[in-house]
Amino acid sequence: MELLRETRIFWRVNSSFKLTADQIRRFRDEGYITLDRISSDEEVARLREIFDRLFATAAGHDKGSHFDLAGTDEEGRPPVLPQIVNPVEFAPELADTEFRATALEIARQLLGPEAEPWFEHAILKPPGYGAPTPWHQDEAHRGDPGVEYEQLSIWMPLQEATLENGCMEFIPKSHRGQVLDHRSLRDDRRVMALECAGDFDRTKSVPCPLPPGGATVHHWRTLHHAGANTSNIPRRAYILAFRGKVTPDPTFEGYHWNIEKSTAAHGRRAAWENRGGVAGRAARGAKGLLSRVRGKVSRMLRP
Ligand SMILES: O=C(O)CCC(=O)C(=O)O
Repeated sequence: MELLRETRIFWRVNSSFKLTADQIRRFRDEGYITLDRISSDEEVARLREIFDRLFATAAGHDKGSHFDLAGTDEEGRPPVLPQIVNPVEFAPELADTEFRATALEIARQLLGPEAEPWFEHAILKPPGYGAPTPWHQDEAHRGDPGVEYEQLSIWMPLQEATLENGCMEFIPKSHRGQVLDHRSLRDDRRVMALECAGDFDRTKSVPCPLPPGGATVHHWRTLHHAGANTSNIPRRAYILAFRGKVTPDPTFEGYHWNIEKSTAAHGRRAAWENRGGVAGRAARGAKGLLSRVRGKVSRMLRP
């Protein structure tokens, strides 16, 4: 077990999992690969139950972690593409899974030994009306100027993923080009999702249907999307994102399409961080410091 800084949770690493040389080459050449299995049927069934509970209770809504990726996310309107960022914060039982342990090993084999968990998300496409995820490159979402790194995502469906319910689709080799122009979906800065506004050949799209517990692994520059859910079952996906070695890059100043955004979830997050005013912020600061000191001491005392 390793305590990983970004998520502050213990991660097991499944170091016996080995990608084949062909899988590694295809990831580098094509920008994505598919895996038939990364988690057991039992684990997938357990994750499905946890996801259904988290989405039914809109876990993380007040903190701005639960929002509508493809809509304006106004109160009282059912989201068309609900997403929860870092669901493990709201369901600690997500911390110890085969999926997580194997995903970290895959990230290290593809990004190098410095690869670390960066964030994770849960996406639900409700049956019958779950919205399409627009064409985009994940790298266009980054909001951390001054540094350079590579990122990949490991996307696991918790039921079969098909063309009918919105499996992932990729443009092979698109990770070898630049980050194309993006804008907020429908050019509405209240919407969290980005859509690619640059030119690319959509006819090259390769759909990747998967069994439950399979996975796609994609580079953050690979163009991808997922269609609407026109089936009568929910389409749930659990996504773990990892980043490789971070180096300074003073030339990267951020993307204007992110700086211009003004979503309801950003507002909820700001209110959450400010809850209780000055006294609330000071109390949370002190609590955070205490828990970091406690963590350090318990690690020092561990045999
Ligand atoms: O699950 C989806 O619909 C899209 C996921 C996605 O875009 C991603 O994981 O980068």
